[in-house]
Amino acid sequence: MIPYLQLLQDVLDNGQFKGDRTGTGTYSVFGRQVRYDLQAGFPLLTTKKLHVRSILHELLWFLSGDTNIRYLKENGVSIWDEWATQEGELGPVYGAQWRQWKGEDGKTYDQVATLVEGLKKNPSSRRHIINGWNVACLPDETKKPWENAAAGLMALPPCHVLYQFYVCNGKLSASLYIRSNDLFLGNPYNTASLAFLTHMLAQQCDLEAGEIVISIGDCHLYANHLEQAKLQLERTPTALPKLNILRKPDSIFDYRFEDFEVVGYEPQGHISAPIAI
Ligand code: UFP
Repeated sequence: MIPYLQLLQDVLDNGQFKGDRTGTGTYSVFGRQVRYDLQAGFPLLTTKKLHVRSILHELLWFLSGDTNIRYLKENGVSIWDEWATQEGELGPVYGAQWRQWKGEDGKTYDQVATLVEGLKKNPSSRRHIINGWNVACLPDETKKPWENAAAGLMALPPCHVLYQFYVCNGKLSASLYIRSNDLFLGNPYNTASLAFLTHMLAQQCDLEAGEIVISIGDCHLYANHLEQAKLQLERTPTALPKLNILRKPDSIFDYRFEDFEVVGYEPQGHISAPIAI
């Protein structure tokens, strides 16, 4: 069984019922890890259709440092709509922390630029990190996401919190810590996004893509996703697609949507599930 389906089965077998912020209720286990070898294919879920366009546009949006949903909306991506202010602001979410982490000294830190420089100049380093968990910008838990955004705080604290990269034998691997993961809707997205990012970084650094490793804190299925999860498990995975990047942009910040071609993605049908807000 592929790692994702194993996780689903694990949570169905071992998940404990747990109330949650959204009032939906979840079945949850704590502390799990899955890994995918990017040489074996691009890890898009084949047992249901994923909206690859949204995943890629969101990643390009993170990398641009943008935290307003305008770019996403212009490209037909609605995944952040629920959380934004009327002006489309989300406060200092991922893009802001990745590209403009504000230090106490007023200086801003571009973690992505530093990462690429580090991977090129000092590949063996054990310090190739991007961290989204900026304590000073976390939301006030008593307020709504858009109220926090309007007050200059994050609309949502990061779920995919900590990225670490690793170079060995000419390959770039990535490890991601996700503190809270909606297994049915979030996890397949997060896996694909990490795979895209790893391929892009590998290309920039003249490395092959290695493995991605995902460690999950609160690993849950929402109580209203159980039937959908069981339906997933009845389906048999098919061959993984392949990712082609059609040119080598000058930097990690110069990728465009049109640069990516996913070949051979032939998933089974979409399975709809309500998102917990
Ligand atoms: N979630 C993910 N992956 C993401 C993301 C959100 O699984 O990339 F942004 C899910 C996890 C959880 C909810 O179900 O969204 C966030 O809620 P909380 O902040 O209470 O953990």
